Amino acid sequence: MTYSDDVPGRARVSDTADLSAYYERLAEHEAGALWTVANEIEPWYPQPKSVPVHWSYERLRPLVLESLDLVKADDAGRRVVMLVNPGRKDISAAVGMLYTGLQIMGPGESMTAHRHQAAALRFVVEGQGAWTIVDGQKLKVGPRDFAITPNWAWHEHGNEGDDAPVIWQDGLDIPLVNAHDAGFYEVHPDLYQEQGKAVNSSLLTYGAGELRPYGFEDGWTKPYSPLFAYPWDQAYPALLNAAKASDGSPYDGIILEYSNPLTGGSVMPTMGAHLQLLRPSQATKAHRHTGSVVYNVAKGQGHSIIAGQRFDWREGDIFCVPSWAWHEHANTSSTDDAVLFSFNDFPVMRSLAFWREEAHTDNDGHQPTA
Ligand code: GTQ
Repeated sequence: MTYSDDVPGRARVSDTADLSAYYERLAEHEAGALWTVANEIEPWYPQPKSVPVHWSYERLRPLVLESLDLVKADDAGRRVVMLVNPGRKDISAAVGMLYTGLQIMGPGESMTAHRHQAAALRFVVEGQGAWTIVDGQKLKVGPRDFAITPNWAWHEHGNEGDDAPVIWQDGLDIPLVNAHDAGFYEVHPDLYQEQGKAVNSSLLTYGAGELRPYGFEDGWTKPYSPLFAYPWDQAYPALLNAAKASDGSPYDGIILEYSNPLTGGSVMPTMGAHLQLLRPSQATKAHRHTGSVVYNVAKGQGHSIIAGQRFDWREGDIFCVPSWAWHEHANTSSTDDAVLFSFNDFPVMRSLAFWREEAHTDNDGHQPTA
């Protein structure tokens, strides 16, 4: 398939002095001629402004630690170093309509409660003692645990460890919310929430997979998962078990979705999350799809080829795949598995009927690299 715009059905009007004058007169009336922008606003296929980016944890970590002394938690609201796509600085996005950042909390520190239209998720990178109170429910989270803060839920965080900071990765749909002019924000009237429930109560109630509450905890009608935390101690063994029984996906290896236990669907309506295992020396085949993905290397080392460009990664690194970019992953260790955490906007793509997916068929399923 070639994509020439010099064909019937595409806009191909040449500029003339008369037309330029006409465009100026239209502009005076807050109007314009579609054919001057038609090919740009209706591309043949997605043209993301976001580019593939790799953020090295080793290089970012000292800068994140530096912020502890530079700003007080109370003044910053949240002390976060955000990761910004060079093509999306205008909207503070990491990729597509997704925001991400590394949040740091010193020992004994806590942040005040607030809520916002944007939904949030956390993946803990390092440090013991992190907690978050979501809708009155205190969740304790450790390294590689995943937790959600659904939209408009009150939340506040802290670190009750006494010697080391906690660093976790935040993922939010802030750019998506703003693209729809739907942002709201509220500071909690008391600054702190009452903890009405047992610590980790959603995990205690909904954390046993297919075993669900029967005749109590009824009537969960919210559009997000009633389970707010997904510990690594359950997720990683689940990956290892699946690897004993299945070859997994040719594009992603053994990949599991963190899901809403009541529906089997994504954890929240705007963002989904996965955990995937690449066996020693495994190299996946390339595919592409609509929707953007932010990865965090939970374990191991390897590389990904994204839009023909190779990015080497290791534990703690973050990288992104823009919509419709070819991508494939490889574990470069011949002895240890590699595990990638990721979050995405697939629920948006699917609910709006934007989802498309394609396998790379040439070159034995792999991209040519430069
Ligand atoms: O924890 O609520 O990294 O509102 C950016 C915006 C975290 C949060 C961020 C937020 C939050």
